[in-house]
Amino acid sequence: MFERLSTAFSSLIKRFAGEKKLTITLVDELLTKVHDALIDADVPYAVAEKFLAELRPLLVGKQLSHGLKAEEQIMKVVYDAVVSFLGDNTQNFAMTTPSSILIMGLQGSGKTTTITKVAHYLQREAHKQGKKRKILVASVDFYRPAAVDQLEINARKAQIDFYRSPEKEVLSASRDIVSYAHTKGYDHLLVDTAGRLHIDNDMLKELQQLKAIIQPRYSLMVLDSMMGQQSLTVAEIFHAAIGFDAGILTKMDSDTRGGVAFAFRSVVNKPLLFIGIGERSEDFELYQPKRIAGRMLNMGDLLSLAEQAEEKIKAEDRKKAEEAFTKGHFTLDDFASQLAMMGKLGPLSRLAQYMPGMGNMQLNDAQVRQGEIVIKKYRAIMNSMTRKERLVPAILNASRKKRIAQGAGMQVQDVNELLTRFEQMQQFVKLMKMGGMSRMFKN
Ligand SMILES: Nc1nc2c(ncn2[C@@H]2O[C@H](COP(=O)(O)OP(=O)(O)O)[C@@H](O)[C@H]2O)c(=O)[nH]1
Ligand SMILES: [Mg+2]
Repeated sequence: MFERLSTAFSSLIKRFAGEKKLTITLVDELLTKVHDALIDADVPYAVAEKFLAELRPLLVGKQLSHGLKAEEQIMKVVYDAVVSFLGDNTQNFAMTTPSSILIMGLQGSGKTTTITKVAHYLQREAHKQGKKRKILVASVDFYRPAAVDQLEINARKAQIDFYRSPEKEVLSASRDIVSYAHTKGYDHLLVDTAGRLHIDNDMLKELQQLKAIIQPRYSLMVLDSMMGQQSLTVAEIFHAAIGFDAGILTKMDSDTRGGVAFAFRSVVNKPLLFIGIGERSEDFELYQPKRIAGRMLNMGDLLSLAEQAEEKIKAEDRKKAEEAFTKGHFTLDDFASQLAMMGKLGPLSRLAQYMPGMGNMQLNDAQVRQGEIVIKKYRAIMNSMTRKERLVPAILNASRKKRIAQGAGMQVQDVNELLTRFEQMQQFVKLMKMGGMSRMFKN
């Protein structure tokens, strides 16, 4: 998702390993590299400059403490700066009821797909709170043949109510849709609109009229992340002409640059609310600055993993993992249960992007198979260790390692590889702890 940025950050941070003090020269070098990484990720020049102006004073004169690695401490400063730059997403998008939601954007940006995703999301959230929401989707995209049918098909698949107005003209259909939703007592009405390939005045004018009729509680702008910087300009124009409350960035699964996700807030002065990460209605998540920053900096995203895990894993398993994190004390035992969890979470290709150090990997099928073999291997090795060894792997000496390797049908180098990987994970957890991420784990 942020392959370019995370690869760049990984290598630039390594450069600072072993430094004792952040001199001006070092800070300048770091900032230049961050700048290059941002530009390469398609972040507009002015936005990159603005970020550096915020980052610089946080680094200059920063005391590096002895206990922790220099590069980890620097990474933490950059991480905090990115989170603050992306903006705190605490704005209230709880989607009060009843409310209408207007979806706008250019043709092909993903509006119709996104509507069902939002509806699905609202339904799931309500369900989690033990509530039932009546949600209706409708379309006034009468320009493209089959555009309305497309919404109907998507909605049916996701078991969301769909309404087709008998009216054939956009504004009268809008009035009809609003009155239908009102009469039937829907909690949310989501309205799909037409886009054009390029912005034109007719489209903007029609949207203004539509907005006046629908009086949406929330207007959401859908942007295709693959369009890069250009989509920021599109958002600015829509915002000036129509106004919206938040953005949704689609096709993040195919975008390796991530510049729009980084720059949106700064350019448009509105938050991003969701990101689309695939074509199915589940391929959708809240845009959370902390997670996004974690992915950009290749710190992995155990949090996203945690959220997915929540739906699939028994409460006790979760509690154990949570404790390991809050303790900031992560043992091979925890690692073993985490790998076991991964087994329950689905294919590795999906998980890889959430794992520390793996975020910047594009896995092909062969690599996924390879990865799954590695996980099996690690689990076999851990199974032939004693519990004490899993808790305090430092006690493993050469002969024990040999025995363990034999017991698991592996080589000693496999055991060493596992231990290295584990150590990386442990450092990552320590870093998370520094950032108070244990708190995030719960929200
Ligand atoms: N990979 C991927 N494809 C998406 C995503 N969102 C939409 N699409 C695809 O983008 C294309 C255009 O989407 P559509 O919803 O019809 O766009 P609209 O013209 O704005 O309504 C379709 O092929 C969708 O399947 C996403 O998050 N990821
Ligand atoms: Mg459409």
